[in-house]
Amino acid sequence: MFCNQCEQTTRGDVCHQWGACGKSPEVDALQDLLVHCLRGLSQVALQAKSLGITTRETDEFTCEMLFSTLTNVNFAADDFISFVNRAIALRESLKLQIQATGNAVVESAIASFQPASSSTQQIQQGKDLEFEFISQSAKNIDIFSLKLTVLYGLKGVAAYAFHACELDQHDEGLYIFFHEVLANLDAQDKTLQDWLDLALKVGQMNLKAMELLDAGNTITFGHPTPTVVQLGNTTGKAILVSGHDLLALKAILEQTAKTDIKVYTHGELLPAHGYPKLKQTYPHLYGHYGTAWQNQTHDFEHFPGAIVMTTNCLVPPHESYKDKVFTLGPVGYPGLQHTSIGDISAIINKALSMPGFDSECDRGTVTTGFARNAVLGVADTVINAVKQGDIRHFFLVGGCDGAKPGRNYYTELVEQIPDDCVVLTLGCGKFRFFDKDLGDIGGIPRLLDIGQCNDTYSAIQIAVALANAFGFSVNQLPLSLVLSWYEQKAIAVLLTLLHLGIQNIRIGPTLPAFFTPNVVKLLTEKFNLKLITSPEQDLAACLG
Ligand code: SF4
Ligand code: SF3
Repeated sequence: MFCNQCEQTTRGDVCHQWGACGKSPEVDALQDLLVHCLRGLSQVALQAKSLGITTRETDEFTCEMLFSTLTNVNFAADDFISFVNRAIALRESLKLQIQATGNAVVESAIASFQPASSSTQQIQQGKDLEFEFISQSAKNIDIFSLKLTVLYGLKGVAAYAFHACELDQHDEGLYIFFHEVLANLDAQDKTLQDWLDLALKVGQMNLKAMELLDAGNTITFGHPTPTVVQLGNTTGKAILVSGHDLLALKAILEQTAKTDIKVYTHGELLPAHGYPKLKQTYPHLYGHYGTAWQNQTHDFEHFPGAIVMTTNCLVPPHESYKDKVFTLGPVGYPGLQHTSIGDISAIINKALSMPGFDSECDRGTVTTGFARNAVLGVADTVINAVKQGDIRHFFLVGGCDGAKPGRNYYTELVEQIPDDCVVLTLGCGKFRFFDKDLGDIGGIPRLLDIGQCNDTYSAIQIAVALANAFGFSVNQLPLSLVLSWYEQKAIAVLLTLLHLGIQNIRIGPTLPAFFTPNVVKLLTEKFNLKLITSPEQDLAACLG
């Protein structure tokens, strides 16, 4: 196998025998086969679109399928075999619709590719395709590096676009972009600069996807407001919901409203508490349990109720708690029960059959909900505090958490940030410091949780509004971005920030393994992108 799409990749290089995330070589091969089939489907979808044929099902399917290949989403070979078959069925259906218009289908090897009939042969096909993709691309490793950046970034965009689709937010230009990138991923006539431009275009389209998702979230659930969240538990039956999917959480809350079950969030669903239409409508949304994804084997083991994974990051579950974990949407794992948000009775029954919490536990509180509307609502106070010198600097410390050593940097950095600075955060990286009491500056909390990783959109809006108020560019603001990355959504977000021309971003704990030294040099020269060093050194540099 060959997979280097995440930060956890073996020895910081590539997973070639077994995924450090738990992905098997067979699933890796089937994921590559799926991407190959999506590329053929995209070629046909583009022709269909040019003839005015509706391709919405294919558009949404493409997003969901790319999402299913993200790190820690789906580990089930059977799922990928059925995804491959569905990709081919959709492709053939579009071909028939094209022919019905009196046009001939523009065929190519990839658009007429046939997956083998047995799973063993499909796995071999996936391995062969992977080998071919690498062999062709290895002719120029810097181009290969940027091609992987484009593909991995696109997977991240697909995750956000999938959530936006669920909330009925669509953009035809975004779907065309997905298909164009996939259809032309093998292009041999592009220069290094072309691939860099395309990577930045992925960032631009990710901004669109995050904007759609922001619209979907705020229209459906209201604008987040600062909300105090319990970290402990109350007595009684319980369901724990993890991942990023607010709509799935809403469906679970709705269907448990008439039971005595309390619903807890986990991981990236912490910011759900800030959405008024969730918190106020469903008082049984009790609190938040556990921390970031990599600690879930401990958290899930001890949770006395049913657990639902709505998206990444699923860690291969221990046998001891497998029977209480359910998956939704693109998530899958052999032996875990997959269900749909339309009917969660299996989850409810599991929760009712389990003991639940037998006593209350007070673990304190945190506050979330400092998204763009809430922060910009007090923009005058913030601007005055900056003008009067009460706020010296802003730090955006956000992104992913992860299992590998070196991430204490983010905890230590936040601990050492001086008292006259404000820390904005988002993504699951916040769990390194989310429960620290950093106090406030004239009533403005020093630690502001903007939301999930996709709420980078909100962070960008805040930065742009502040920059406009001061008559600066975002790069001139007293703002430093210190990011942590793990999976492909973080790559999409990084590309968005680079597309916006943001300079001096610090990223860690390591640089992506798929960046060659020349690509790193290019990004350093153009954007002054830097690897984190030590909290002391980086703080000194940021505060200059
Ligand atoms: Fe390795 Fe990450 Fe790929 Fe998993 S997703 S196989 S850990 S590079
Ligand atoms: Fe975290 Fe998986 Fe990236 Fe949404 S939940 S930020 S790692």
